[in-house]
Amino acid sequence: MERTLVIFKPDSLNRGLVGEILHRFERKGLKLVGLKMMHLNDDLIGEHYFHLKDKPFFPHLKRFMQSAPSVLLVIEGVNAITVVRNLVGVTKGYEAEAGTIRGDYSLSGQCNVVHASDSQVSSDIEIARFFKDEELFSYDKIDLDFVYSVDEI
Ligand code: IDP
Ligand code: MG
Repeated sequence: MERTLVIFKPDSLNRGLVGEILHRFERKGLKLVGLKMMHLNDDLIGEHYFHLKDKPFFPHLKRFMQSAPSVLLVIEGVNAITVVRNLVGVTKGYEAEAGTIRGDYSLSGQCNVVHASDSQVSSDIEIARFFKDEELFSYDKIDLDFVYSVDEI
């Protein structure tokens, strides 16, 4: 099983999309193992978007990400990192395929509703960045035998 970090960005909260998007992850069969609300501070934004710090749009991105709280989730499943990235769609909402979260709910290259970890290395770092061990939950989800075949888990 893999774990991946998802952030519902401030546009999700302002547009009242949190429940609807969370529903998509749940309906897929993915397991929720962490969930909380946070206002991201300068340090967290600086770390999380370090790869973009020299981009001209970085100040706008930072202002956007601090314009309201975010909702943070850790989601678990077989191949969860790839599965969640595929559900989310490509970065820019105006390019994302219909049927993906960004394709269905975003028109923007910046306000693109959700973040999802892009690899095993980044999911490990990102989960540790935002969640303490005691904020993550291990439990038996009762639909497991119907979400996966026996040889998949
Ligand atoms: P990702 O979120 O699909 O992994 P990244 O390239 O890691 O894409 O960029 C992180 C976030 O930075 C994007 O989700 C988006 O909010 C913002 N961003 C990326 N490229 C642009 C841009 O060209 N203009 C404005 N914001 C951008
Ligand atoms: Mg990224």
